[in-house]
Amino acid sequence: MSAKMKKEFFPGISKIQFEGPRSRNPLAFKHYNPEEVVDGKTMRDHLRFSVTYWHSIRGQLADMFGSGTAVRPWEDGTNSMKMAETRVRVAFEFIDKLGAPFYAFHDRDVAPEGASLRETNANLDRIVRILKEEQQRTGVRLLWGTACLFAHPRFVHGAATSCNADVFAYAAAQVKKAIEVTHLLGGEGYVFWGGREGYSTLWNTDIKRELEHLAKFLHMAVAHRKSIGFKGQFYIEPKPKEPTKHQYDSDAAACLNFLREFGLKDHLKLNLETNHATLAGHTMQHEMEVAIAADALGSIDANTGDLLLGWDTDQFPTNVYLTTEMMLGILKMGGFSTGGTNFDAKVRRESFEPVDLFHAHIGGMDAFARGLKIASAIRKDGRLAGFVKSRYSSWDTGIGADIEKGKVGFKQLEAYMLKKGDITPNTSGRQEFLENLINEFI
Ligand code: XUL
Ligand code: CO
Repeated sequence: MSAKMKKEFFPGISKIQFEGPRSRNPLAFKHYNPEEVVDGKTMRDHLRFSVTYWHSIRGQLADMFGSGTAVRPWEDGTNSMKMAETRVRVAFEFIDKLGAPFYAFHDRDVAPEGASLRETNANLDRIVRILKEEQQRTGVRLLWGTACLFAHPRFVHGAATSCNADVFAYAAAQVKKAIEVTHLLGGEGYVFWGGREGYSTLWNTDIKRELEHLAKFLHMAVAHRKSIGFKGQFYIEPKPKEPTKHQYDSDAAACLNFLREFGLKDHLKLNLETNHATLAGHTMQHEMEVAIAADALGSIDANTGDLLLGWDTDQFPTNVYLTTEMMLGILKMGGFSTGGTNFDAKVRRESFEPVDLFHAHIGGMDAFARGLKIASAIRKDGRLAGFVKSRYSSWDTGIGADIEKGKVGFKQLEAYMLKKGDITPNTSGRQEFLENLINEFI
């Protein structure tokens, strides 16, 4: 089909432009200016935005109480291969018009299952060829691929942690293929989210055995990655619950402990998701700090929950405090390398028109652009970092430095304190002062 004859799926919407903060055009960026340089790097390269195929292209906006409301004029109501091919064109028109440099998908988002694994793989291969063609046409790249190991009934008891060894084998075959197609598409990473790797009741569960199986599975993935020469980064994505009542990868600390216990820490980083952090009873800032401290933060699934709803609502992030906290973390770790800001977020069931997909992503991208500019200004100002540094200054010289260097033990510390008598008074934590300081920038 020639470029002229090409069917448009989002007619009337052209490429989204940066128009600046005074613009009143809902289909323009007010803050995200891909070419603008912040701290020596363009916004595009800082933020590395990514669109998720599962929400934005496949999401039907169904919930527990009702069927999907999404109006998607190109859908024919089937999950046929023809429909899968059309959806690739839809996806790339959308991503290209939005101007996001990346996308992410699960194997089953892009191509339907066939009657056997062989047929399913053939379906995937056919669609991957079209994905590649569209990547080349638009310049959009794959941030990461993954396998859907949770939707089909065969994964009812989990995948790598299933009680049925055949399910483990099926999942291994599926992940092998998913890593291979990710490699073929030049993916910068591959994500393991433990879809149903957890339990609903401990009365039927052998945690020790299941965790060992999960570790074995990941070691097999690492070996396969090496054998095919895939250089992309592997990530594990923490989430505490949903769909199971306890997911093994419950939060950043639990994931890090698991990776260390089973010798996987060098092979996987964390892909942190905001709504998963809050489901775990943490802030995203907490999860990021834990991961950064362990040199294990890789990528971000950008979304937000709703404090009044207790589940994984996967809303688009628009809160500038949140994006500022997140960008402070990203700048502190020196920026993304293979990772990015992946909108694992869906429009509300009530926002069912195609244009809502644009509003949602534009809002998220603008919120992160503001977060980036504010975080950069806070760092340039230096007062926040200066405060934290001076708060720990007793560790820079004298007894503090001796402790950090391992020069002293309990005996020397007792002698030191007996001589000194008591401690010099502690200084204030200045929480309110610091909260006010942050507000100077927002
Ligand atoms: C589920 C979730 C997944 C992963 C990819 O809550 O976040 O979409 O990001 O499997
Ligand atoms: Co996610």
